[in-house]
Amino acid sequence: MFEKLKIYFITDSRFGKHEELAEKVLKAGVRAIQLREKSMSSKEIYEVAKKIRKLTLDYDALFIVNDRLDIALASDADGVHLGQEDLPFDAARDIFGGILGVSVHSVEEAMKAERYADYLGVGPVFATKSKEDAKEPLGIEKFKNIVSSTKVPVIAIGGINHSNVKEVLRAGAFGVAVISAIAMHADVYLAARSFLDIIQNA
Ligand code: TZP
Ligand code: MG
Repeated sequence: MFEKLKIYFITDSRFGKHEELAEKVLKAGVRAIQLREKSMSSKEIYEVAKKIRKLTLDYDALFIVNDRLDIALASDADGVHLGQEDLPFDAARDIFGGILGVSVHSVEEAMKAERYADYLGVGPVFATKSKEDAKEPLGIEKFKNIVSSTKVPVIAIGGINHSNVKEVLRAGAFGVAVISAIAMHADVYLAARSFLDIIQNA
């Protein structure tokens, strides 16, 4: 299961329709998709979630919903990804047996989340324009400190691209979560393909 999270694509409706972006990266070989949607109504998110659930099942890929445990449950997603301001991860763990990912930005947050989380999303590692309220980039050294503080697999996020992905993996990331380096690329399929090539050869 976790192997699929080595390259974890996050859909973003600023760069295209969620389901179209998802289908392109699934065709390229990506096997984990997160639906991240900050603007649509719950009903709309649910409709999109059902489409991505179907696509991910067709490709034997993981489907994880950002922020919303209700949508994850209703769409039969494999997991939910929660930030520090979302439904608290201990409360989510009580009622959800699927994959639970938690965003952390410090060793302290990692220590609190690791008893509950199946993976930790750590970042932003580098500067990013994809998250409006992004915290200060950690940089590689702080990122390494967080990785070495926990036994839970760490997924690096924030400003990960084809040029820095190897550095992040060398720093101890289990996998990488990516929005813009794939979604903003002129050829989304090829951008996803070449991430897979780099990661497979790392
Ligand atoms: N959380 C921390 S950074 C980030 C999120 C959702 C955005 C990542 O997007 P990009 O375009 O890969 O930097
Ligand atoms: Mg969130």
